[in-house]
Amino acid sequence: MKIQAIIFDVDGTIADTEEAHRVSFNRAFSENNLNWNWDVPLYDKLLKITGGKERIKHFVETYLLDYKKPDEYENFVKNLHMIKTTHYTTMLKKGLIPFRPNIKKLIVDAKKANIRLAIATTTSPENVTALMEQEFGKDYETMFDAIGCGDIVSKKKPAPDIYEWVLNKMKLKPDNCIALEDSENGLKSGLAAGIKTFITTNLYTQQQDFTGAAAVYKDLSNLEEFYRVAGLNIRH
Ligand code: XBP
Ligand code: MG
Repeated sequence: MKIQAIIFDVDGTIADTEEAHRVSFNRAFSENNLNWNWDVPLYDKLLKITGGKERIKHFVETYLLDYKKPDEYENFVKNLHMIKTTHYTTMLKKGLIPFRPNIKKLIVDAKKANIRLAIATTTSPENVTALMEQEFGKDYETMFDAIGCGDIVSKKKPAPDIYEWVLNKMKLKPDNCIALEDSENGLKSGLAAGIKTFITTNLYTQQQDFTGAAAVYKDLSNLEEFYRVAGLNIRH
């Protein structure tokens, strides 16, 4: 089946962002006089929950059993997450988080080969904009036929909803697309939507279970190999 579109996950796939997310969460906590500190081993566990707001709630409900939730708990979490997002987008706008190897080349070359592009991510829309504008400028959205992110679907990865939203927006069948992901949650989401899913791992995800992936790479340094395995007709 001819591949008509590539659907990109964001965090961990387009760029290695999770350490910046982790630091941003911790800055938001300390700014709100919360003595919460997500170190790397704890964040590795918390990453099993996708979505920053959902992750904060999971942390409170799993690790802070005697914590007295403030009134308006939902608003408290939303506000905390908004502060975290401001810290994160500030880091992105300083150009502190580069794209992973060959991701920009893949996007540009696929576009030139008339392959349609989309984004399917759990992260917040502000984060997508701040990251993509770094590499493609203010008009980056024109390169993507669909940008599925954040709360646009209620059920986040590993549920298939965000990929189904993108397929629906692009009016494409799963067989005509491939997905590029970094995590077990992302893989499960893509597979559940019926999409052939490729993995590039990172420090947070390299030990995860990628059963069902079309291929697992450390990164896309060997773009020619990826094009061959993925059946992408792109001149290298
Ligand atoms: C990764 C996530 C996100 C980020 C944090 O998204 O699960 O929650 O960790 O971003 P993906 P937010 O791999 O699907 O791009 O705090 O904005 O959720
Ligand atoms: Mg990811």
